[in-house]
Amino acid sequence: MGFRTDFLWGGATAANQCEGGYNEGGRGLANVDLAPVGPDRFPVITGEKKMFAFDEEHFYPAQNAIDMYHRYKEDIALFGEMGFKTYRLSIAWSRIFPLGDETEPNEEGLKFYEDLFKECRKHNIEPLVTITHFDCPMHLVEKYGAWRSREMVGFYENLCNVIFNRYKGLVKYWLTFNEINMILHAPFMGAGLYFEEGENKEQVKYQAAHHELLASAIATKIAHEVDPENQVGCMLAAGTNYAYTCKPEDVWAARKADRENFFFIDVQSRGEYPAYALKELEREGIELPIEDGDLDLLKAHTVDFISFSYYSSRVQSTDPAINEKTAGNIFASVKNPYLEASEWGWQIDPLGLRTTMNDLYDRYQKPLFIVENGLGAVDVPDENGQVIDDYRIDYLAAHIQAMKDAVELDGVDLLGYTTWGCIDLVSAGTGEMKKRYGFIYVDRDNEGNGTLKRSKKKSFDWYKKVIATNGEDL
Ligand code: P53
Repeated sequence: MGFRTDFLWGGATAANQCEGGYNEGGRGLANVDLAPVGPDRFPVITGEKKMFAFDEEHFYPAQNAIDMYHRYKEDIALFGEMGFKTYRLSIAWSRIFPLGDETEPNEEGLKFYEDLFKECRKHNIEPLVTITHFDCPMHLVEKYGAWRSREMVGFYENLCNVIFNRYKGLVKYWLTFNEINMILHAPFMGAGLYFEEGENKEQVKYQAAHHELLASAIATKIAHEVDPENQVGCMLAAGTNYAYTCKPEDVWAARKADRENFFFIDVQSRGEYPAYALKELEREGIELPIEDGDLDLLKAHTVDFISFSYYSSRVQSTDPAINEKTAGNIFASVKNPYLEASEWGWQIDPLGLRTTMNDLYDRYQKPLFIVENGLGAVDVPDENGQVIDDYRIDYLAAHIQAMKDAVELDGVDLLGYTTWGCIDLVSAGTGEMKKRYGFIYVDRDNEGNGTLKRSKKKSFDWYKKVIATNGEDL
């Protein structure tokens, strides 16, 4: 009973939110570098406001982030001390191909990740690598319009060829696109998309989606060819939608909202565009730019496992009077009156994780991997300089219990669990440092002040114990 004996406990980060060193080692500029902290962030990440160069008025937190580019040895040692079996990180595309359309990769960038993976192995940590976590070289955005263009598939294929060959034997677990459904919600951050006046945004998004789905299938093909040991996963921003009432229209609205997300995974896992989506796109006048051979590739190269992030469930209502929304503006949803929320308005629902796991396992019947979950909170060090984050421990313990129920009581096959932001890092949604998720505190504030010193929070020893007991002692 309980979790598998080889259960992959660990934590997760993304390059642009922790590395910094944005102009070092030959790295090129990426879309995610240009998302400032403050009120302009939302229009920038949604593609409504063009930000193609740094300006004086804004602060760009990704430029230096928590400086993991220079401090990864210290950080990985701390992960090792907690007993991590895996560490999920992402590769910054523009370190490997600074412009994105070169034929030869940048050796300095390749070497950086090679050293980092070796450092993980030294601590018996299995790297879990997201190939793209919201990043896209700016040159590809400016020259090709990023994922709206079919040429992106070839550039991504080059990237995959290079990294799969170079890191063969060092990395076995790969995720093709972080939260692939983010194309729909934050298109500039998710896929480098911005919009021209008057253009049909939905057309651009689904066109980009087809290109990413195709690129994901090709990546899966190459990964398996290069090394049959490779395991490739898709990655969904998950969270089941509840109907606000049992009114059939509300139930239908919740079903539709779930399908908007399942759409991507249906293709990546089952290898086919689902009927409901084809009909809906046809009604909306949206054309998928499918070329000869595309559908065969999608069908032949489906993923090995389903990974997802889970922070909260969501609620749908068709009643205009039920209009109180949760604060999270990227995935705004009707407020659930039965749930508490984080300081950022993200509602807390551990049972929703069990429900989400069951929904995904019933639908795809492939192993699951929870690659993000956690509580973003304001942490204040006490008089001894330590953060006593019992609220985070409570959140994580309740979610781990729910996932244990899904495994023990429902029979879900779960490969592992990596908490989001295992070390404090820059928030994707807000650009703040103040929204912290880590077991490790980093001394840095929203304006970029601080020593960057790392220190253990109370949750550090708690998670160490959870891992040591394979989730028995929460
Ligand atoms: P932050 C919104 C809703 C669900 C997941 O988010 C999201 C977002 C983006 O805000 O993104 C994932 O930092 C993402 C991470 C991100 C994390 O959730 O806004 O994969 O990059 O940091 C948490 O609190």
